[in-house]
Amino acid sequence: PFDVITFGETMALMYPEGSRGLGTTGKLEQSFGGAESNVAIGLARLGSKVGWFSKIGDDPVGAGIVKTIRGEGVDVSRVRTTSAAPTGLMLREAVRGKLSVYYYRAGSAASKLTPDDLDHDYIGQTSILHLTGITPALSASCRETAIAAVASAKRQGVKVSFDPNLRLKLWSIDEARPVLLELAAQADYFLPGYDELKLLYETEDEAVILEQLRKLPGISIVKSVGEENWIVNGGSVVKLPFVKADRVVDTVGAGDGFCAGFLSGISRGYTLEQAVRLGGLTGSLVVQAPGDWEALPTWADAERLLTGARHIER
Ligand code: KDG
Repeated sequence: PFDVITFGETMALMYPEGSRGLGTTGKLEQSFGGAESNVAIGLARLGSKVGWFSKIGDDPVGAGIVKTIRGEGVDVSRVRTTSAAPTGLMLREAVRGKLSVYYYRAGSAASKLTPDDLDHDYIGQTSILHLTGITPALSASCRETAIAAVASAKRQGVKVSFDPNLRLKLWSIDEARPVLLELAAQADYFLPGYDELKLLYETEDEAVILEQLRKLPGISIVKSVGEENWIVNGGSVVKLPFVKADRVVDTVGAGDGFCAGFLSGISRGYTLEQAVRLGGLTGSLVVQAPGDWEALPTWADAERLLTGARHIER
C-alpha cells in the first residue's frame, strides 16, 4: 500500500549558472523537474510510501530521470516508455532577478499519456492520489487521463489531492478555468496558491475568494496569502503564518515542496494545522538552492528544524 501516488510530466531541466542568460553561449547545468515528481521525491525523503508514473521517451534523458527518481525511493514501476516521442525539456534563466522558463514539451512523450495508461489496481492501492493542473494542460488525452484517474480514485475510496499549478505558458486562463475548477470541486484536498485563486475566480476580493472556497466540498489549503497560509474547511477558516525562507535562490518548486510536506503530515496522521506547518517548512527549504527538488529535506532534517534540535558539527 502507498500513502500517495502521483503522476505527470517530468522533463529535463537545463540552466546557465548564476545570472547568465540563455541567449549567450556557455555551460548549462543539467537536472530535471516536474511538479508531481517533485512532490513524490519530497514525500519519499520524508518517509512516506509513494509512487509516481509518467510516460518518458526511449532516450537517455528519460532513463536518467526514472533512475534518479527510483533512487530517491519512489516506486516507478508504472512508468511507461514510448519510442514515438522524446522526453520533454525545459530551459530556465534568471536574468536581473527575473526568472523565465522556456518549455520544449509540445508533443513530448508525457503529452501522449492516455486513460489506457492508467493501472486502476495500482491507483486503488494508495490512500491519496495527487495530481496537478499541469497534466490537463498538456494535451486532450492528458486531460482525459487526469479526469479518468480522479474518477478511478473516487470509485475506489482513494482521496484526491489537487494543486492547480496554473501555467499560462501552456494554456490561457479561459481554457484553464473550467477544467481546474472542476478538478478542484472533485478534490478532498485543494492546494492552490492565492495568486492562482485571483485568476480562477476573476477577483482580487478576499471575501469573494473565501466564499467560493467555502462552497467546495473538500478542504482548501491556500498557499501564500501574503504572510499567511489558510485552511478553509466549510465554515471554518484557519490562518497560519507563512514560513519565510532564510534566503531565496530559486523559487521554482516551493509549491511542490509545500504539497510534499502537507501530504506527508496528513499521511502521518497530523492535524491539518500541523500538516500545513510541515508544508510551510519544506516549501521554504526548496527555494534556498537551485533546482526544483534538490533541497527537499529528509525526515531527519525536517524533524530537527521543527523541534529546533542543535546541529552537532563534529
Ligand atoms: O512546480 C514546479 C514545476 O513547475 C517544475 O518542476 C516544472 O512541472 C514543471 C512545469 O510544468 O513547469
